[in-house]
Amino acid sequence: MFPLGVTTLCSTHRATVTDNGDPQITCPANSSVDTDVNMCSAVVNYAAPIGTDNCSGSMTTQTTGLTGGSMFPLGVTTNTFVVTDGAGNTAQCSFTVTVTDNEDPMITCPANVTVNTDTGLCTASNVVIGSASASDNCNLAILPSNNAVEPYQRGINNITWTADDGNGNTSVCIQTITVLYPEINLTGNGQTIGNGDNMTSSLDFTDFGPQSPGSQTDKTFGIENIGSQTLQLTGMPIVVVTGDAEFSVVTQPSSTGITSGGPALSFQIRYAPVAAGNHTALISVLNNDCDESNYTFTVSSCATTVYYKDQDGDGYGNADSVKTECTQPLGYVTNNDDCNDNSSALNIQAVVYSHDGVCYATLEDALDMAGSTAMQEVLIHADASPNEINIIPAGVTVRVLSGTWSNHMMLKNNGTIILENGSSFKNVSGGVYKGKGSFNGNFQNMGGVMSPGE
Ligand SMILES: [Ca+2]
Ligand SMILES: [Ca+2]
Ligand SMILES: [Ca+2]
Ligand SMILES: [Ca+2]
Repeated sequence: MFPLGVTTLCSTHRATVTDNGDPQITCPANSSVDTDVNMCSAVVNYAAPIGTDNCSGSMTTQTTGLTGGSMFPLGVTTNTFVVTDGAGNTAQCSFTVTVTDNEDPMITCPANVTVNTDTGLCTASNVVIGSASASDNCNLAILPSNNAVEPYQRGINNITWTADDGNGNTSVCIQTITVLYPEINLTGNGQTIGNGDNMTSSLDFTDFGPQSPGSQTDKTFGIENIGSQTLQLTGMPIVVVTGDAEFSVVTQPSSTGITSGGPALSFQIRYAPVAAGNHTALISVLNNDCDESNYTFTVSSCATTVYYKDQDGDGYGNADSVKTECTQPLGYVTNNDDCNDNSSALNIQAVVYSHDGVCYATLEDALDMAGSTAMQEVLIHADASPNEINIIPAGVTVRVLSGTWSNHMMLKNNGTIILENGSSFKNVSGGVYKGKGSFNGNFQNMGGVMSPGE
């Protein structure tokens, strides 16, 4: 629709002058859109530009691109419009429609795979993992890639599959490769004993503790499978003990295998020392755990010795003060031959007088002790010449075991003197034995030699 006035003016001029006025045309702005869902193109609407001119009769045509409402392909489409007026003058404009693929591809991973470790190895190789499938709105031949690296380690390995549509859009999925494996674990007293453990401890039963020779102790150990595949115990026999013969296997495991999650097996080790000393042995369990195929640990113990206190340091021990230990304690000896541990001058090698197992330096001391209770005996072991006045209380017997007992005199003797065979009794004052001198007690000569004195 052209205004009536303008048309009239242009018509008048046309009759007289050349129309040198170019027509005018203005295009829409460039535009960008995403592809339509599931499509590699987009329907784009725009209002087609219409040229104008000072004279009527101009025509506008599109010379490149697609019309508004068309399906625009991926990429840039340039749309050009040209207006031509009645005098053949032209003007043109262009704008672009850019269609971009922002739609991610679809990807589906292959099924997860479970395999065993390769024989003799802790890994798995040559695993068939399959292929991921993918689709895309633009890239129909899309081929997913993966980051798989062989060999696969024990446990769960993740493989990332990636689909790239070539337009900057990617999708990923994860496939797992599970490598099954047996995992041996040995226990004592509920504690794990590490493979190769040589630090023995009573806490995990590897230290059996001090035992007296002739006794025996059994300890129970466990075999666990904390892996995902059957643990096979391959030794013949299953548990082997090497080292000191004081250790032995009492009970072998009841089975040669443990399934994954299956109950633990047990075995028993015995310590039976014959003689005192320290003892160790190595426990060994062969199995199919790839990195612990010979699981070992050390056991130890000691057989004790009885030690006696040597208070006076004469090398002879006190029978009444005892320690039973594996190593000799300071101040203790292995004999109990000290008849008096308060005097280094008195011991079994140098005893003259004794009473009740304790020896004394003088007969008076021995008599004092014996006289404290009734019917006690003082022993005279070897040559004794006390050269003193001895008083034997009533109820006390002096028994001369060996050697010669010389006495000057005995006053108020009320006890008994027994002269054993092999001993001799010499009274330097003469005639003191029964019925003579001042000795009023019993006198029994069991075969000794009596001499009346000098
Ligand atoms: Ca895409
Ligand atoms: Ca292992
Ligand atoms: Ca001593
Ligand atoms: Ca002593």
